[in-house]
Amino acid sequence: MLEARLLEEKLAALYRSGKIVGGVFLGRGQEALSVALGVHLRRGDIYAPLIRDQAGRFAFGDTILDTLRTYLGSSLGSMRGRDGNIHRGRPSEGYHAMISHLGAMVSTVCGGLVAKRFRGEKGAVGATCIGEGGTSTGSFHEGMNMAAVENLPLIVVVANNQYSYSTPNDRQFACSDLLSKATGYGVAGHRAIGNNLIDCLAVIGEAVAAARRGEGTQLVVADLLRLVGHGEHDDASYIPEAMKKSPLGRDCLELARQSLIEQKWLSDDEAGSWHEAVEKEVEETASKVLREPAPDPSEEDWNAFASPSLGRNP
Ligand SMILES: Cc1ncc(C[n+]2csc(CCOP(=O)(O)OP(=O)(O)O)c2C)c(N)n1
Repeated sequence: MLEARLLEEKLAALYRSGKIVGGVFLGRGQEALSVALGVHLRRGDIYAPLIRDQAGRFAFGDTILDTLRTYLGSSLGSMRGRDGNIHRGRPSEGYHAMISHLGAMVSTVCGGLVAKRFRGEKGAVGATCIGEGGTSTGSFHEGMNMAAVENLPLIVVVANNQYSYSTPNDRQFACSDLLSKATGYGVAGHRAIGNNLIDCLAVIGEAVAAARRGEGTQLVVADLLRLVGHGEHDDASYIPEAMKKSPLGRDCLELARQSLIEQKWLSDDEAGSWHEAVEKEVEETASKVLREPAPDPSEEDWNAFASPSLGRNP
């Protein structure tokens, strides 16, 4: 969570200084929910993160170095400088590159899980995340329905951050509770407190375990608030102050730090040294990556799934 928070603060600064081309979309306030999914996945599983899932990406094995290389367009990154920000992944390791079209990744994870079933691979699960706005799309519906009918071990985590860009929930869906969608699809439903790390770990842990036990598709809904705009170009002025000050608006990173200290699992000094160490790593890595070469279009023969010139699958 701390790595995601501090790296994203650096990305925002690089964006404002014109060093990052394209958009920057941050997960501030959603790190607890995101990381709770990432840590419960293991090698052989499929993970398809979305724009606010930097914390989950780190938990699944992504690195500060590769993230910065992608954002800064370095030819040494896993996307070789061909993508501007979040569409990075390593398909051969079950880490799907993000698709922007909301809901589309539910089906790509279903496809990966069906492929595993055909190959006789057992015990793996697939997981993806989506915002509450994304649950209104046709792709989400098709993917969820297919997962339910096929009884696939899929976990879909819905981060209900109350706004889809600037559209509030009452203009987004008419059901009183998003969790009722689980009943509609015939899948198991779980509710997590989105800014409470301990609760997210317990609820998502149970959802992942149920999918692994063969109990089919699991839908997790978590209420929270994003503590930034939709992207760095948006000031989130449409979110009412009262909502920002409500329990929904409490910062999950600060809450997690407080509860670790209360439990005596962490001291103030240790928390401070973690912060310093991550900040140093982010700064040093950014300085290094800023000096790395951009891709040369006349030299490259790269494609998304195989790279003969590198002799490896990115
Ligand atoms: C099918 C589709 N429609 C529209 C968009 C443009 N778009 C990108 S993010 C976004 C808002 C998403 O809101 P939500 O799903 O609630 O997630 P959040 O940004 O709040 O995390 C929209 C409309 C898109 N990417 N895909």
